[in-house]
Amino acid sequence: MDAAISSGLFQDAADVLRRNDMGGWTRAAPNLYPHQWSWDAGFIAIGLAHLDTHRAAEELRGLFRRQWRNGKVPHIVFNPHAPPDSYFPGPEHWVSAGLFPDAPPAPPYTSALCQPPTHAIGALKVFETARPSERDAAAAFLREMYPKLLHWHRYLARARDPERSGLVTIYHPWESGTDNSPRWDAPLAAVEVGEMPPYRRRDLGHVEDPEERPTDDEYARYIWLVQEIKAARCDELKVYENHSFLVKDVLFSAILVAANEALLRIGQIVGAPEGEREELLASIERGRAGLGARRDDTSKLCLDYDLRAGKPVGVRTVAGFAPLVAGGLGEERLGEMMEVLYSKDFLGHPGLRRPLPLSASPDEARFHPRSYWRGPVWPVMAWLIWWSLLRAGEYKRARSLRDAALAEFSAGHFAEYYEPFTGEPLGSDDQSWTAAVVLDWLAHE
Ligand code: 9WN
Repeated sequence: MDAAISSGLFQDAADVLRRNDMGGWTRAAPNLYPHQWSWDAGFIAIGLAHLDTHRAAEELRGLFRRQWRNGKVPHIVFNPHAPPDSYFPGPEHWVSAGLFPDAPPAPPYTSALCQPPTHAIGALKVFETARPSERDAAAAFLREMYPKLLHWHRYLARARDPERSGLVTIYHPWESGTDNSPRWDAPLAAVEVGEMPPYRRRDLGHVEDPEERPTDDEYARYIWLVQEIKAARCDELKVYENHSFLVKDVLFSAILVAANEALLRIGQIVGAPEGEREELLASIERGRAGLGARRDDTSKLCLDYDLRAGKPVGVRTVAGFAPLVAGGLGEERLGEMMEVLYSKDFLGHPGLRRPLPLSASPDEARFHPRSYWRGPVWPVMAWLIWWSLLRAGEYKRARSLRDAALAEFSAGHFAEYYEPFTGEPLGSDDQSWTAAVVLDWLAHE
């Protein structure tokens, strides 16, 4: 990329993060998402690391101040100053502190769900990017974060994987981060919605075309699942026994493996005890083995597993590359993953504007190029695949992906997602994590 263009783009991306800075934490997007989201914060810290080490550290520190007593990091920390009806379901819907014994004191209130653990990856990046004069402060930040991150990863390993399968169980599509992905259609269709107080969606007011967002029927199930979790007072054992949606999410699990690797490195830097190092190594191994067991013979992708239905979820989406994200693949499985990644289902599709990973394969029945997680390209997913290619030693492929991503995402105001065949920016503008991954790509010349 031309140096002047790249420096202009760097400034524009930095400006998005500055405008979305709410004083020590970053809103996910200006209108649609006025609060702090958990896995967004991990990506945002990666972007901020290139601007300001201290501020990047604050992003994660602030989020972890709302960590629950059982180790869970909530999927949303609600901005107490956001207008009361700006997002649904807002803090009044969760009232987490009064209802759930493990929730931290409020305000600020939090949701009771969680999202993929990008945080250790972000924390390590903050340390690695720090200038020599900031190294001591960055190491102190790691010392402060290490026990909190370990507590979080242990919560996921224990409460969300009582079977010790190496795979994390999610209670809600919102926990996956890929909310409306066709991965959740079958498990969600099986959820029976009961009596609920009336509610009004806010998300539709922020996008022009309702086709870009989930349907009302899906939304009713989302809200019902929240009701069920509230009724169980978020008691993990109760939720695990009775909940209507229990799915082993392979992408979430793979991000946990990559995050455990980052935590292992953080543990080395801060001098963590040998026993913890072994525990993390065992989690990484168990995670990779769990993902290995979910390989689908036909598509060669890795599939989620619906615990309620007792069967895999046979849908081809970007989550199928979970083993690549988890890393440590042998030559054969890596080769197979590359074949599928560059096949017509993903980067090799002849109609694509640029070779970037689609959120779902165009051959899926409910593929839609404009609809939420059903086809469009997500910058953070492109970043995750790029980063995984780098870690797998696939440098040439990583480079082409980064070049395609920068060319595509430099048009449109750092959109939330992009139409794969035309490159049209969709969803929210000025999405913080889009700006953050662009900063990281630009810094990686
Ligand atoms: C629900 C903030 C979040 C992302 C998710 C994305 C979307 C929320 C929504 O926005 O989810 O959590 O209202 O649709 O799917 O990945 O963290 O950017």
